[in-house]
Amino acid sequence: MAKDILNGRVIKGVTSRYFLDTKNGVKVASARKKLKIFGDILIGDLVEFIEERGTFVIEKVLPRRNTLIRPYVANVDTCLIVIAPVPEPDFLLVDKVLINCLVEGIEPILVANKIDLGSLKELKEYNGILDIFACSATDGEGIDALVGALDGKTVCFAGQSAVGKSSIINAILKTDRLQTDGLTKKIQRGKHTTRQTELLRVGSAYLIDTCGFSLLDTIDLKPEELRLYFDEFELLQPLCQFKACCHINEPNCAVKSEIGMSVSEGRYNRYKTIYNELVERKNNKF
Ligand SMILES: Nc1nc2c(ncn2[C@@H]2O[C@H](COP(=O)(O)OP(=O)(O)OP(=O)(O)O)[C@@H](O)[C@H]2O)c(=O)[nH]1
Ligand SMILES: [Mg+2]
Ligand SMILES: [Zn+2]
Repeated sequence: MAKDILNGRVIKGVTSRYFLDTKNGVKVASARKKLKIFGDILIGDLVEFIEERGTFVIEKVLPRRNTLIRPYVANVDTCLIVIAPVPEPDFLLVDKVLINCLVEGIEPILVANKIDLGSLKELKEYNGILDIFACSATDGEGIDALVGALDGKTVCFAGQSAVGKSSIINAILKTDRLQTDGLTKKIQRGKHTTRQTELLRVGSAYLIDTCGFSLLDTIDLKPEELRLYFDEFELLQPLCQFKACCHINEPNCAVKSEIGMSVSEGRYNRYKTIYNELVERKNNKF
């Protein structure tokens, strides 16, 4: 008799046991040997599994919508890019993560945490470019509004160590389940407290904590493709003298003439930095 095919989502892996979220609660399963050989079950995967002699066995991984590396997770809808007044934000990394989200078809959201400690003037550079939420994980301000934007989504958190990613998740889950830690006193940098990857269910959303900013920080684009991922350039592009203007050294560039107006200087400078990095990488390939 054919066995019933059951459906689940991999929320955690411990050695060769996978924790599956299913409509009947969390089940622990192993995987068919052929799946293990390729090591190809990722946190976030949607899988089919069966019950066999009282144990659960994953039979098949369903096609992935996308795959992130560092941490390795599949089927992510939204990425929260978290910044805070301390540690001092690195907006070049923010922009790199934002570009990669757009490349991967992941919705980016900028979250300014620790608003109890002050505000960030650079936030206005991102008005109209992506959704922005301000919150404080310690006093709970802005957390409900953020939760409202995450309904039904699989959400990963990116951001420098110690910006408060785990703290925000704890505030959302109303627990202190995830370990958090302060800045090392001397150097105002985080300590990379979070290390394990796990999907945490809250209502109809799944949250994925990550460690640091390693997620999505290298860009794999041709230099001339980069401009497509700076939304504020889009309307100006047809006004540049050259149709294929990359807004670097070309004459009569509408983007450059808008710097300080609809194009922020910070964003433009970071565009140039990333553009030059991509040119350098391309040259090194040959
Ligand atoms: N004042 C203030 N402190 C906060 C806030 N959110 C987090 N913190 C503190 O910031 C420190 C770092 O928080 P974590 O949540 O561990 O930061 P993280 O981003 O998860 O760091 P990693 O796991 O290392 O990547 C902790 O001491 C928190 O208590 C906030 O909204 N306001
Ligand atoms: Mg953490
Ligand atoms: Zn131009």
